[in-house]
Amino acid sequence: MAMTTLVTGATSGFGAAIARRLVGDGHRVIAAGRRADRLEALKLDLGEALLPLVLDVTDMVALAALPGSLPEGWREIDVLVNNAGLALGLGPAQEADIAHWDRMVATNVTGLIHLTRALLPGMVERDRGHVVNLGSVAGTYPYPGGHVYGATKAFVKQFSLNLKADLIGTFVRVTDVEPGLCGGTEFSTVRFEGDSARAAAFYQGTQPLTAEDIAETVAWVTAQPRHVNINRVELMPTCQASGPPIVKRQG
Ligand code: NDP
Ligand code: 8X3
Repeated sequence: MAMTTLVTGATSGFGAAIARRLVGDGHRVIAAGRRADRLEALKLDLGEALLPLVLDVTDMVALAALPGSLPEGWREIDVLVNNAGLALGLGPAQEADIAHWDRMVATNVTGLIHLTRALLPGMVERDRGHVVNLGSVAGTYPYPGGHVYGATKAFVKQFSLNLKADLIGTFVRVTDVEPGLCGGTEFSTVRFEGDSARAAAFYQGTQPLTAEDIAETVAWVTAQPRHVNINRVELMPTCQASGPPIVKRQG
């Protein structure tokens, strides 16, 4: 059955790949992000099945008003993909820019919960819906410099599991998709504030996941029959693993 999906952060990386994949699979997509030109380019490529929506997920007023402000015929959202998010910095916590921490929390946590809260009542009323959140392996395995970014993704994981508990008895599903190292997106360029050489070096000698791998995962979890809820999907490239706890020895 064709679904209407709202994908945040559709101007780049995972979000754009998810929009392309779902439209390719015969669904309709509301593609949201701040960069209008990118959304218009996506619309040119994908046609009438795509509705561009300029949206900043840190704008709480816009999020609360969203369901009623969508054009007629686009208001019944079956799937919300909370993908917009970012990491800023990779230095030690004691040297981090507090403004970076605030922005990660505002985008990855506050924006995500406000948009979810705005769309959930409609899903519950229709007894049909799916919230797919973009978590990260960083929400499970700590790494140096991951501090607030990892903590926001741990929040996303637990929020997803708790939402599922509240939605029991409905056919509204919740999934947390938790990727590891993924290349070919703007994630590291944003993290290193436009330093594309440093961003490229981060992936050197690896074969990371791609945005299409994540789109494939989202397509799979949302295509399950309605009695199947995929709670969490953790995926890493073959070249990545989680390590033992760090021990600093003297001498
Ligand atoms: P990109 O930087 O390529 O894409 C991030 C998207 O988020 C952009 O489309 C950007 O759009 C959007 N965005 C950022 N801030 C806002 C905002 N305030 N309002 C609306 N949209 C916003 O990164 P990825 O595609 O790699 O990452 C997507 C998600 O996946 C993120 O949540 C990230 O944490 C997570 N993730 C990424 C991994 C990776 O290694 N790449 C691994 C695991 C998880 P615009 O600037 O136009 O608003
Ligand atoms: C991003 C994954 O490992 O680059 O969420 O922090 S990692």
